[in-house]
Amino acid sequence: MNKTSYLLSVIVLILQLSLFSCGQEHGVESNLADENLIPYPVSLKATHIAYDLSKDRKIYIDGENAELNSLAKYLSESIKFATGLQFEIVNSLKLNDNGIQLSLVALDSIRNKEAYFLQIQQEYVKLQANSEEGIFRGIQTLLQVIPAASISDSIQLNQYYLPSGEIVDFPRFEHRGIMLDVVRHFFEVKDVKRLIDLMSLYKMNKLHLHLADDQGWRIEIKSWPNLAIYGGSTEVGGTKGGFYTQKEFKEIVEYAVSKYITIIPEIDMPGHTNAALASYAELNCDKKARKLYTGTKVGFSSLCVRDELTYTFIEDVIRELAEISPSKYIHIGGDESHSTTHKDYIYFIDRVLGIVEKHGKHIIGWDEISHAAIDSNTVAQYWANKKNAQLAVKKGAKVIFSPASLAYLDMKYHKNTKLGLKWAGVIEVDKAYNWLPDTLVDGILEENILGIEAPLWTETVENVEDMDFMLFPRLLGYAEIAWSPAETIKWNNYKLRLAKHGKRLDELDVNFYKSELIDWK
Ligand code: TNX
Repeated sequence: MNKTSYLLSVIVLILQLSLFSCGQEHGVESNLADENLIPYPVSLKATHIAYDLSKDRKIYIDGENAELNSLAKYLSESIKFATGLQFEIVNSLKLNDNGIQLSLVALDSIRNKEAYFLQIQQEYVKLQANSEEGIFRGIQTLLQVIPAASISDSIQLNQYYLPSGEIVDFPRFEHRGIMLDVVRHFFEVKDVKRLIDLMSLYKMNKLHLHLADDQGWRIEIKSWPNLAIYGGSTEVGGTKGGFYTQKEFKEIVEYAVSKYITIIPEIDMPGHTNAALASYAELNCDKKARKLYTGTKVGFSSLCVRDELTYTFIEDVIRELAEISPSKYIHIGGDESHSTTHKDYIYFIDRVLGIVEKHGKHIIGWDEISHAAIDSNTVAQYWANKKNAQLAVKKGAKVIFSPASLAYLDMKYHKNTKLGLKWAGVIEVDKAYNWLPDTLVDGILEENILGIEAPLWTETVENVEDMDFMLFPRLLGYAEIAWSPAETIKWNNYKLRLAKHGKRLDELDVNFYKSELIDWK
């Protein structure tokens, strides 16, 4: 062998060796366990050989199923946004197909309707679930596994390796929510839809809309038109308010349904009702209309509890709301009724409870409602008073955890945060994350808890940038506590995963708070 051919064969050998170690045929090393999933799944097993997303570019669904088909479309659009890769949807699935496969199967060991099983192999990606909802939750996991650096129009790599392995996953709590106060400052339909999109990326499934308060009435009620037209005309600070027509509200509801999120409407009463009392003189005990209110005080207004007209009014409102709202629950507020006597308060809540039940819905109310005749159909939202929450549980009700000192998205991150309030303390990103609802109140155990909800009150939140800033990144933490097993809630691990989501939030144009506790990547 002469010198040149020796050199050539060495080069060929080196080439072969390098192909062997990282070529397509033998796979690219990867570790699913290194991914930065939020919320972290119930179980994850890495198998170390990556799937090349750019290889097949097909999404297979198991037969003709319109809902599965729109999920496949949603997945292909999301992949396109993240990578630029165009995927074809195929409405049949055969044994030897590769690509990404979505199918409904009975996951024998997991009965939960949101459960999913995700298998990423060198040859294919299989996502299986008991229901379409489970497929949607699983898609969110899959999307987080696509290299985050690529979620950009500007970076167009040709290959996207997804780390391989198996994930079995289902939520710890059924209710994983955000509340948005659209009263103190009004938010347009498109802003609410954007919030729905963002929440859904982190597997949240309930959006509670606070639709009526002292400063505004934000939903059209056809039998009492002045509520929205006059009562909705202003907001905090005296700027122009707004309201959703019933058509717009339905549009929000339907949009939310497409992202497997339920809209829970709230009409706060008997307090927090100045906007209604300003719109109709006859709702006041003295029959004199109140002035529109654009300040931020609470506790000064009350419906006229012993007047029958009040219940005609409530019946009309609940009937119209129930008709446009598929949610099992209507939230009736019931908080801070400082201008209603205790006796009147109980009388009032009991009557409203009956009205809501008559229209086929159950009530959710802030924790004060536990003093009324509530039962196991009722849900109490714990925000301030542990005793109220315990009383609700004694009566068989379930509890949603929104403790103000841990879960209020309108609390400042630290004392110098420009936006927000601090009556319940400041809530840095670690404090927002580091708690478990079932260890907070004596006697309230996992089985008494429907879930977690983080409310964004908007006295100081005027626009979408403000909203983003208060919501993110805390929302990710609430999503994880609500979804992931208690054992995985560990700040030291979470903060590393959160760091990698900064890039993703940037790509989504989310104006998030860049906490110094996080080493943002
Ligand atoms: C208390 S939480 C309220 C709201 C305020 C909020 C401000 C609750 C049930 N009532 O009316 O907007 O504090 O943080």
